[in-house]
Amino acid sequence: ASLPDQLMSEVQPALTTSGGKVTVVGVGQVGMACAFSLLTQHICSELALVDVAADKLRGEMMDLQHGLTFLRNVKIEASTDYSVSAGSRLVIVTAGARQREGESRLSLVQRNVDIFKGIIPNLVKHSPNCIILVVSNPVDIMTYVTWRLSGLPKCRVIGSGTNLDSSRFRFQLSQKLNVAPSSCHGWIVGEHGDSSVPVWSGVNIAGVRLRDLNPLVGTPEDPEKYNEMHKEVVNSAYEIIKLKGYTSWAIGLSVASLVSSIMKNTRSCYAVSVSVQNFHGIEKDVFLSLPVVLGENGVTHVIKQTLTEAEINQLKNRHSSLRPTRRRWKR
Ligand code: 6V0
Repeated sequence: ASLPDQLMSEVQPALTTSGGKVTVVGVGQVGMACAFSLLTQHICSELALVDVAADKLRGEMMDLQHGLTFLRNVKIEASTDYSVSAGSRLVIVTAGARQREGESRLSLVQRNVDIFKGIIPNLVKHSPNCIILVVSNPVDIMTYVTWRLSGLPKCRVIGSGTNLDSSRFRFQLSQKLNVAPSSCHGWIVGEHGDSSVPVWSGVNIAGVRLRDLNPLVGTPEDPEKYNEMHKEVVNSAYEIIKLKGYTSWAIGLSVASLVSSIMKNTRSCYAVSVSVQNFHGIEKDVFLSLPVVLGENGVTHVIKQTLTEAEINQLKNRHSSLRPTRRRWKR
């Protein structure tokens, strides 16, 4: 008898699936930061990695597997073949080109649309009931494109959106006030990146709205210049890319928190990129970030945030470029 047979008597065969499978497409800086956050926070029970770079894929898989002794026993697989993703409850797409120093997110659109045409139909073929979480930039457009290419209902296609921008904003607030970022409540909505909209009217600590204390807070007229914080949020990705070449840890953690809400049905609220047609008077069929409730079936509710007229105008005026032409997303 083989050594395992000498060691153990089989009572029944072990199950090969667990229902907690997540696939990460793209094992670059962002994909691996997402994978690492998922593993260390025990968010998935199976993890599949997909990329076109076979050697890097295998290297990353082995490196993660060798850490499992210190985590929970997650089944980690990797392949250039999409069959490895079969049966995923959630797929995170981080594949594609990233910004070079000084380059805008929008300039990536055509390259990444072409890449997504080869990815999204394959994912849906192997996991027809999955939820897709798009991270690749420009994320709002890529989420729209993913929805079109996937044929999935809108509530199952989500972009990481301004969840990261909101976290950057809350960090800035925390530095100014010396209160933990998790206790500084502020939301950034709209487009991820250059034209995001900070909802200053709602920024609060323990329910105390900063606007009630200083009606000018967040406006250019504010003598204390709190509006500089949003500029810092917008500039921060450019600055990090200039300094270290890419951004990774914060986006990985922000994605892990979204995935956790979905996998564990925690129904937490996050600002993520969703179809916003008919919200706040937006008529176009575009994807932008608004606060939503995330559960195991994806987006269940959009929060009807109380925005000022100025904030609504910012939201409406800044999405004009966020719809790709039909030529771009057609299969
Ligand atoms: P990276 O480190 O260059 O990794 C990209 C990976 O994609 C590489 O491993 C490639 O081999 C892989 N890839 C390329 N083509 C394909 C394909 N056809 N199929 C499968 N895999 C492929 O980039 P990085 O990880 O830094 O960034 C990835 C994307 O995330 C970029 O578009 C970034 O702009 C975007 N980000 C989005 C953020 C957000 O907040 N939404 C934040 C940071 C980066």
